[in-house]
Amino acid sequence: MTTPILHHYDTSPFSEKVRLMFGLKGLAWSSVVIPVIMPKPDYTPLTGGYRRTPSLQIGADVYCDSQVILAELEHRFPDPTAVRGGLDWAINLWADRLFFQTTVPVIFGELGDNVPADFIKDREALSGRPFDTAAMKAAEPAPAPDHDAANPQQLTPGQTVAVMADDYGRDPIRGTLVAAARDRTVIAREDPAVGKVHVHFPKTGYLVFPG
Ligand SMILES: N[C@@H](CCC(=O)N[C@@H](CS)C(=O)NCC(=O)O)C(=O)O
Repeated sequence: MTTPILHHYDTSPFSEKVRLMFGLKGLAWSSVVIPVIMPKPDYTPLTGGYRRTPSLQIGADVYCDSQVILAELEHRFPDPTAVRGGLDWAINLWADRLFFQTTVPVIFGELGDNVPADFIKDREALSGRPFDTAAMKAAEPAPAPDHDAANPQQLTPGQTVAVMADDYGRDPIRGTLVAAARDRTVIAREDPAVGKVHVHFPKTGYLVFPG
């Protein structure tokens, strides 16, 4: 059988999935390291213009996207099983999309000024959005829910409050009221270890005290 050729680069997490798959199945494979940013003149003719990483070549077949790569490897090399149906694919898709997107600002916010300018320019072109590592680092709380001005305690945003569980673990959590919303209480806190955060508690099971 023709040896699979992975077109990839070291720091690509989607490529790492495929490299792990090779390891799990004990497969021999060949490696072609491709550029991290455009242009990729030796790569895009193979894929028809697909620039993302990785792709897998087996003979005259080129598989673009780790989803179809894993499916093809599972199909061609079923033993030992690495990916079963259903839940495995659901988790795979969740990790590729939601989880991956969540990790990007965490990693690149941490790298900050060490991210090369040409990489930033490339990823802005790729996503069509600003790739602002300073903004990634300074994560802001999400927009607060609507404050319920008719809340029974007449609490108002900006006042200092303490929130505590009404059963156990009754340590008061102090902060500035952001919103006494219909379903939750939101307070703002600032701590040198974590920066500025909004902390959310459900209404049920938690007491709120002014001051
Ligand atoms: N859904 C694709 C996502 C691939 C992806 O986003 N790869 C990143 C690298 S890990 C990428 O293509 N970055 C731009 C590039 O390499 O040019 C897959 O599962 O393979």
